[in-house]
Amino acid sequence: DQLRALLRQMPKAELHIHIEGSLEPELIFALAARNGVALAYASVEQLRAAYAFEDLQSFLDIYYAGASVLLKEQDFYDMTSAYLARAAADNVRHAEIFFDPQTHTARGVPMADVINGIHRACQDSPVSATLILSFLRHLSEEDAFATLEQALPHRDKFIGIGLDSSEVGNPPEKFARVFARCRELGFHLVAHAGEEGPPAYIETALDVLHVERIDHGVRCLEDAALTQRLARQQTALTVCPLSNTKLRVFDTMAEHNLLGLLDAGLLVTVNSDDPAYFGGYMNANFAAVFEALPLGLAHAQRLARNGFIAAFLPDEVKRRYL
Ligand code: ES4
Ligand code: ZN
Repeated sequence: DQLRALLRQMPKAELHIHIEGSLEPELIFALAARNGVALAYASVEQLRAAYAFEDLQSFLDIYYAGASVLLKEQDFYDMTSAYLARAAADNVRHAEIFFDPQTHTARGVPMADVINGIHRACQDSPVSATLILSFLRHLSEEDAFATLEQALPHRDKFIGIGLDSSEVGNPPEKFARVFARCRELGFHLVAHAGEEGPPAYIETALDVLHVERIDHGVRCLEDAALTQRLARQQTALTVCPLSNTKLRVFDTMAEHNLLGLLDAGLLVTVNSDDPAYFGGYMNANFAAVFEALPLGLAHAQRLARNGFIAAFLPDEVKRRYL
């Protein structure tokens, strides 16, 4: 119908996408063959059948295994090109893309190959695309510092710093010093918080790390004072509806709190997170949430507009979309 057509056709900004989470099973198998990497699954179908997750950790185990086929600069280029082509088909005009260098440097892949491959694909795409280097929070702050050091020769190729991986037990304050350094260096700062972790992690992401956006953040509604603060400050939440249902943050899309977040006056955006694992790219996320919740045309326009408001883009560029 008309609303579904609008959802597809609206120009969108995607602010929460892990590039390693865009690796489709077909590309995992092609890269495994190209690089001589052995996989624990015999076929694309068997791998896809393993995508039944119970929580964040059960997903992350498979996500890191999938990323093990990425060895050469061209592999990172091909993965990123495939994502950007898919994003363009969903009318994504701007993407801010997370990458997890520690996943690759730990296997001996040079930092230069990771960053140059992803960055070159961004430059070759008609979609505006910028990069956010994300630290793995299950590793130490010392490891994050070493990663930052390795990445700094490439500082012109990424605009921000993020924090992802296993949330519970790895609070934002674990990374206070490395985020302080990144702030001095002038990077934009974001962190995953309040996905599986408690609202207190959203608070320390803001107060200790000084992040500008919260990735996920859906558990903020458990704390009324925090919700009011996020609304007053208009701190963006990069919400990922299909991710939240696949990882059982909400059991069904009808139980998702996206409308509650909007009604609380929050700057909510819709994003795909790990589209190859969670069942869809941007338009699939919009379609799923509009299917399950009583949302209309005004909500659609507000969500799309919020993506550009929350983007790390110059005001004169944003203005074209607002
Ligand atoms: C992630 Cl959904 C999610 N949460 C935390 N870390 C991640 N890395 C990739 N996807
Ligand atoms: Zn994420």
